[in-house]
Amino acid sequence: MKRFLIISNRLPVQIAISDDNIDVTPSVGGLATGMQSVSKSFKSSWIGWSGVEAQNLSSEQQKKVDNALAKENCIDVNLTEEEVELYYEGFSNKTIWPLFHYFSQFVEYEEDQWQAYKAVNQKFADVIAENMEGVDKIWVHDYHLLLLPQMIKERFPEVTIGFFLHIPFPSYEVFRILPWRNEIINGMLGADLLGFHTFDYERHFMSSVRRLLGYDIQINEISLPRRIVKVDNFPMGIDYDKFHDAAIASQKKSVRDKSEVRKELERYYLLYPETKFILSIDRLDYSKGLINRLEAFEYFLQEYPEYRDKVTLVLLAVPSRVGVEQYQQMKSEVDEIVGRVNGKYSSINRMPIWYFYRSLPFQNLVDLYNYCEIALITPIRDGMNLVAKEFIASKTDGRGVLILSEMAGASKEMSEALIINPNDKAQIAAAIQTAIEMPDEEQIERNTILQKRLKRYNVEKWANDFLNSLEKVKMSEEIYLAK
Ligand code: GDG
Repeated sequence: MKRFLIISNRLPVQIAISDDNIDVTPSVGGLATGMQSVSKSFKSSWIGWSGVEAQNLSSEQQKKVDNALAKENCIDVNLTEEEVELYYEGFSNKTIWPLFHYFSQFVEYEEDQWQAYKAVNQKFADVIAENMEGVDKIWVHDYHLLLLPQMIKERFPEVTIGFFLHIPFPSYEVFRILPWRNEIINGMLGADLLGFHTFDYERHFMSSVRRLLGYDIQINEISLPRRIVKVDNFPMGIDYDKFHDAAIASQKKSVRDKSEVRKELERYYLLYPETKFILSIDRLDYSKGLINRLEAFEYFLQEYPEYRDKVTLVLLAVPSRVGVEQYQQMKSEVDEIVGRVNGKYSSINRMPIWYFYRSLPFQNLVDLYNYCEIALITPIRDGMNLVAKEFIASKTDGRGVLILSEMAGASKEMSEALIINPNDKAQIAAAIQTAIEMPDEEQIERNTILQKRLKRYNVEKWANDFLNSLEKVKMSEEIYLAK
């Protein structure tokens, strides 16, 4: 059987190191789940960074990490502290991330970060080269590795390369700002198949290729001088059954086995049965629109006073990229607004916002999705947004209302949600009122359609669709070369 390589910045495992023990556990993220189904039909290995900086390990420990990773079919790309700072926190998260999410005011243009980005992409290419025996296909993921497809293609022209971008691809007028735009786009064009979440991202990419490099573009195809690159959209799905089944199982649990979150929500609901819980979950990231969401909620409390005692916003902000300045600043801003709103609208017994700055175990997350009546998801820009899909999948009686930003890729597939513009406070406030007042039958009607779609287009189908297209590209390439 031919081998298949999956490449991403981080490996799909968690590593815990104590004095002489190394514990490696598989992580439960969407990508890892999607790939599990793929690895049934291919012999695959995953190459990426373990999350542990190389110089923090003794050679003995490094060996143990590598052995433990090997058991999970994972191969570590050792990164130093400096590389993490310049390539990961630097170019990936201070240049590409803000630019591709249209936050051009945050973009840094630092030559040393660019050089580190190139060097780390090269490092990935070197580790891939050491592990190429029997490999005929490679799937590279995301914005940390935009140069990698070309680096692999130059060394292994016969190998078929797929690339999937998990974040938006911006319009040409934004992308052109980047001094290294041609290198980036040439890097991506090393792939034989390029995948995006939506048709718009695909279209933006094609337009940048045409304007910057002048290549001939047809629908879904770019003609390079010696080969053809296919481009398509593959909206990423979730592991629907995992969320839905966990939500059903949770409802059947005895009081003793219930999660803390569920016990707390139920206790509160007994005291205040009229309460509607509005859920907000994301990494604390400026692209996710937490500030405008909080301001819209504040506006709602101010303009719709009759609901003040009836709503509670459950705000789960997961710490993210804490080493990057904008993220620290944003944390202070969120703290301040939460303090202001709670200071103004709390009573002795009630607080309008429950604020958690941490991540929660899976079961608590599912219980939040299942229990809260409304989800308020208002990113300024978001490649897809899986939280929106997980919320709907976790609804067991069909009730629940999703308020979703039109700037999230997910909005393209979830038009039954209440779609809002994240910059329009009045519209968001009106949507909150509509959600609170929406009759059960209407909620069930909308969610039945959404659930059917999410169950069908799950993460397994996403991964298989991409790989089937990659297989087709491989076959057409062989025909093209044989001519
Ligand atoms: C990028 C793109 C695109 C969140 N809090 C907890 C927790 N989560 C899990 C959710 C969800 C995932 O994290 C977040 O996924 P998103 O899609 O919402 O956002 P990003 O992390 O920004 O992901 C995005 C995605 O890639 C896939 O292509 O959709 O647009 O930005 O799965 O469940 N999980 C647990 N505890 C938490 O507290 N266990």
